[in-house]
Amino acid sequence: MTEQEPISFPDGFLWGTATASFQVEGAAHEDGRGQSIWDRFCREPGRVLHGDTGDVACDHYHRMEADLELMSELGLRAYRFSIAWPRVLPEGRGAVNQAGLDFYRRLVDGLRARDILPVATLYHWDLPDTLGQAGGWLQRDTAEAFGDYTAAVVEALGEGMGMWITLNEPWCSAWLGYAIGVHAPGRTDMGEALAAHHHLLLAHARAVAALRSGPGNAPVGITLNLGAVRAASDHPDDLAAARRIDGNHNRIFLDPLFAGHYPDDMVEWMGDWRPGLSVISEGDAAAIAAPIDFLGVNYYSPATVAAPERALASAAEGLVGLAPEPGTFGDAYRATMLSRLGAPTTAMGWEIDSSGLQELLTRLGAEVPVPLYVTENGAACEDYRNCDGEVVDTERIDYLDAHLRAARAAIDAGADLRGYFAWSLMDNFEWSYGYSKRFGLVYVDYPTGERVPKASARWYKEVIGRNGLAGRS
Ligand code: IFM
Repeated sequence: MTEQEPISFPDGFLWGTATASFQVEGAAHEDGRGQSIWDRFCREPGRVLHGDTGDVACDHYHRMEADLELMSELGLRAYRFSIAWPRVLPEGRGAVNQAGLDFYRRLVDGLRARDILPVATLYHWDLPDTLGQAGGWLQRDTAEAFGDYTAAVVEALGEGMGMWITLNEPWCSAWLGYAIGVHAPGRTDMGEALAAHHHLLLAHARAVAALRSGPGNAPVGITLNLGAVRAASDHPDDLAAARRIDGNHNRIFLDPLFAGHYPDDMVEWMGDWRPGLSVISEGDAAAIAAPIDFLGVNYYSPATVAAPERALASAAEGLVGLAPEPGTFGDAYRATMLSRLGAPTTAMGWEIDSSGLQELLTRLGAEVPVPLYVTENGAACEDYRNCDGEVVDTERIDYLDAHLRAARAAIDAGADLRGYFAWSLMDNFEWSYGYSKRFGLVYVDYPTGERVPKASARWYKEVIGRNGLAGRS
């Protein structure tokens, strides 16, 4: 490894970790919580590895006080969590479940008491199943219901909230959920994905309006999993394929949120995927473009893209990928995702390349008119407890160190980056991978629920303490 200089971050840089309700809370059937689309999805054969569910997860619902103590011991300055819509409104709309709101009130107060900024995401994929059964994000009404849910939440939690995030990674809700089918509700229809996409942005708009008129004055933003999208070569077909994936991952969000319209080339490309575009109504564009205060960015790995017919040619450059199956997302976009042969990867198989984060943040710094936060970044590793009971996750420390250096480089290049949240505070339910992937700074022993801070947790505490990174050799 080459010598790395110590670096520091701007004063007031916000250091946190993130989790999400379905991934950590458990208590799926307690205190009036309703069923979510993920509870249903987990029970469909073959959807989630080993048939794992969120019933118990990390049991955070019952262990919240101890988890707050853990956060305090780690020196966190902020904690990003999500609110489970079905815990607040078990049927998605109508009667509020006070016990659900009380849980989050205790969480917010517990964070404040420890001087940790509460950062709440209103939707991290656990849609109430009643709404899912009525058509989920294919229905405009779901966006309206999200506005009402947000109004109930801000009324109860607005005082004391540090930051609001409307949606987490709506790309996953729309495209993994409705086009690729690996997330709930498991649909595979491009037109549906497009309709879901628009309704999610509309839901964001309704939530922004509700948050602006509720109590408290916490900044309001949205979190997107934007891509550092690279063409496999300078060949015009590869460049065009990369441009389409950039359109689907990035511009299809950034343009409506910050410029008030969908990108023209995407509208043309997606034109056949009915009923997708027909769900847009007058007034939607202006509502979606209502000003927000910050943009949350989740980054894990870059994407290298070739035109399908050029995938073989890319192999000569050490890039490999399979031409997409007819009828799939890649086929619809005429794009093949490539992996670099021999490149280091995380336990998810995702290529490790911190330069993608630098590239993405630098681009956003130039294109987006609001401050940025990295609201998720981290690595799944093959963690295990050694004979001393410790978890020495050097690979995760290397990953985080490299990505923080990339973030600092983006700041130097002009990006207004205000904070960083490591994913995740603790190991948790990794969606269709169940409990097989560990992203936490804290190890969770699932049979007992015991929390064991990993070496990376101690390392992160030092990073926070010095507001920067030590030199490395
Ligand atoms: O665990 C997920 C999280 O819920 C959303 N962003 C990506 C993480 C890792 O896959």
